[in-house]
Amino acid sequence: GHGPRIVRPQAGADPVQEFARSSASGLASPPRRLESRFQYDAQGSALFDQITAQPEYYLTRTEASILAVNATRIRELTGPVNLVELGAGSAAKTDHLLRAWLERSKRVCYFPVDVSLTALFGTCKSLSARFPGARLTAVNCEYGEAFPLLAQLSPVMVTFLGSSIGNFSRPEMSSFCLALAASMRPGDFFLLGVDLVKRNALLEAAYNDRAGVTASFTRNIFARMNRELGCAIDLDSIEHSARYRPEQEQIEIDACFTKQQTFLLHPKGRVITIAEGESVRTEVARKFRLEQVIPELHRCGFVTEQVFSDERRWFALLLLRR
Ligand code: AVJ
Repeated sequence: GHGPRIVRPQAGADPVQEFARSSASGLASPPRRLESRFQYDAQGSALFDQITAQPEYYLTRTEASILAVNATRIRELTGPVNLVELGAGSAAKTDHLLRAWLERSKRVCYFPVDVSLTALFGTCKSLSARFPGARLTAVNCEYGEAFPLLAQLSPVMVTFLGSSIGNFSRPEMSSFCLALAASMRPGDFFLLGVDLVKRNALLEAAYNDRAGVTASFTRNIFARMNRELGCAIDLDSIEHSARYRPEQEQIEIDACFTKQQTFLLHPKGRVITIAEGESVRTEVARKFRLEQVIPELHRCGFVTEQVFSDERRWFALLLLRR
C-alpha cells in the first residue's frame, strides 16, 4: 500500500534525557537560558499553531501568500524534485507546494521532518486525505539527524520555512547551512523563509499577541519540565516578555519570575533556584536583511536562484541552489 510511512533515523537518543541535560546546563547560573528547540513538544507545537492564527502574527500568513503566488514558478525552476520539509510542524503552508507539484505530475514524494511525533501524525493524516497523489514519509528527528538522508533523496528541494532559521545565532546559522550544503548534492534546491527587518512596533506586536497565546508558549517549556522532568514550577509565577532589540535586529523572549522558585531537575537530581525578578531567555528570533543574508548563504555554498517577497517586503522566500 501507499499509506504514510514513518521513519526514526536516531531511535537511540532519549529525548527526555536530552531535555534534562540541556535544561540543567542552561539553568545552572545566570544568564539563564533554555534551548528553544525544546519548545516543540506536542503541547508546544499545538500552541505554535495557534500563534500562527493570531492577527498580530503576520509571518505565517505573509509567507503563505508568497507561496500561493509563486509555488507554480518554483516548481518550474526546480523540476519534479522530491520535497523535504525541515521543522514541518502541522505543515499548513505546504499545501501550496504540493498543489503546484501535483499540477505537473501524478505523484510527489514529501518528507516532513519534525521532532514532534504528534505534529507529524496530524500532518500525514490531513495531507494524505487531501493529496492522494502525495507519497508521505514522516521523519521523526532533529534537523541535523535528517541531513545524512538527503543525498539519497536527490533530486530534492529542502524547505525550511517560517523564519525558523531566526532561532539560530549567527555561528549556529552558518554551521547549519554549511552542514546542509555538505549533505546536499550539487544542483539540489533549498527554499528558505526569512522574516525581514521592519518597524519595531510591528515586530513586537507579533510576539505579544493580545490573546496571550505567545505567553502560554513561553510558559510551556516550564510546563514541559513539570511534565517530563518532575519539576514543580509555579507557572503563574512566570511572565512573558518579548522585546525587539534594533541594534541586534532580533526579538528576545524571556520568562520573568515574579516569585522565587526552587525545584529539582530529575533525573539528574540537581536543585535549581531562580530568584524573584530573575529571568530565563527562552528564545531569540533574528530578523534579516536580504543584502546580509544572501552573501552569508553564498559563503555557505549556495547560489541564489530567485528571491520572492510580498509587496510590503515583510518576508522573503529565497530559492537557492547547492
Ligand atoms: C517558529 C521560530 C519561526 O520566531 O517567530 C513565534 C517561533 N516564538 N512566537 C518565530 C515563535 C514565539 C517562531 N519560529
